[in-house]
Amino acid sequence: MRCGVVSLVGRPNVGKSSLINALLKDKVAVVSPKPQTTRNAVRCIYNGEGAQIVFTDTPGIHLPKNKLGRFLCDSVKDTLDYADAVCWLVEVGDRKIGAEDREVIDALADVTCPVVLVVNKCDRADSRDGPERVYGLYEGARPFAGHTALSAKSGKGVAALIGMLLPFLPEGEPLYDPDILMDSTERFRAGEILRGHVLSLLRDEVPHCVAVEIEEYKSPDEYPDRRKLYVRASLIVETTGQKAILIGEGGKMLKKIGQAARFDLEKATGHSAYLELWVKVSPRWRQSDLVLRRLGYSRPGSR
Ligand SMILES: Nc1nc2c(ncn2[C@@H]2O[C@H](COP(=O)(O)OP(=O)(O)OP(=O)(O)O)[C@@H](O)[C@H]2O)c(=O)[nH]1
Ligand SMILES: [Mg+2]
Repeated sequence: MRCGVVSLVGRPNVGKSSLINALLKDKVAVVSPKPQTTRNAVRCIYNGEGAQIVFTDTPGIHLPKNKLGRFLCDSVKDTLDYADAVCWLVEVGDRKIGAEDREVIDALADVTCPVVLVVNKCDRADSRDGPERVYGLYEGARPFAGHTALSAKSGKGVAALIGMLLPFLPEGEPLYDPDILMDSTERFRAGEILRGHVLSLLRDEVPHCVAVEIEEYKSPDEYPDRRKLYVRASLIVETTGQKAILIGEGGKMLKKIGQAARFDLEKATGHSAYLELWVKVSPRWRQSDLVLRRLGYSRPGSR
């Protein structure tokens, strides 16, 4: 049995979370066309013939503009200490190494485990000239233990990535029970379901200014006297203008988010759910150590 931990890293939007979903053949990670969709490093577990690979989905490495962004980038670096191998994801259409890619190169500078270059989005029209050019581009910047091309969207090449990673993993016992898909709590997943709908329903800068705080989570699994799952959540924004957008005309937007999230919560937990949703303003929360810590955007041991 080969078992180990593989970190998926790269700039925002290259398809790290999409690849996680393709590897696990399940929609476990939030995906969106907006950069900085993923906000926490989450371990997602692939079980295959003679292998268990713990893939860590990570936030996109970028040039941070606030303390939240700093946390996102630092949390990627934390995952590298525990990785047996790293996949650096890039896109088949890449024509130059940008500032964010250079941040990735810096983050990987001290990594001693094998790093594999993964060229994603090979289903796209701009992939006609093939991944060879992209291999050349990035291999000029740092050494890799191997390279491969795939499409997280179509699934083509995803199985080959597994085969490529196996020799890098130690022999040993699985780290997780084979029934477990994600190393996260139901409470965290409920927050991610909500954030996913905020991302898909709101435009421009607004989704970046929203945090979800699950204030109460009571499941019939834990409280057998309850017939319904009860979730009380707050959507935290920075300004009253954003609050108005989130609530929408006559409360329409908030209702839409709530209905969509409740549907997904019920599907995910198997319980009918009661979701109480509030919108709160916390000015400049993305710059506040105190609020970031409360929302789970702080590294263990940090003040
Ligand atoms: N055409 C195509 N689009 C893809 C593919 N993989 C991901 N995408 C799209 O790329 C966008 C970003 O995907 P994500 O999986 O959220 O990217 P990410 O790297 O996790 O982004 P962050 O969490 O922001 O760092 C979404 O619109 C996806 O649908 C692919 O293989 N082909
Ligand atoms: Mg992501």
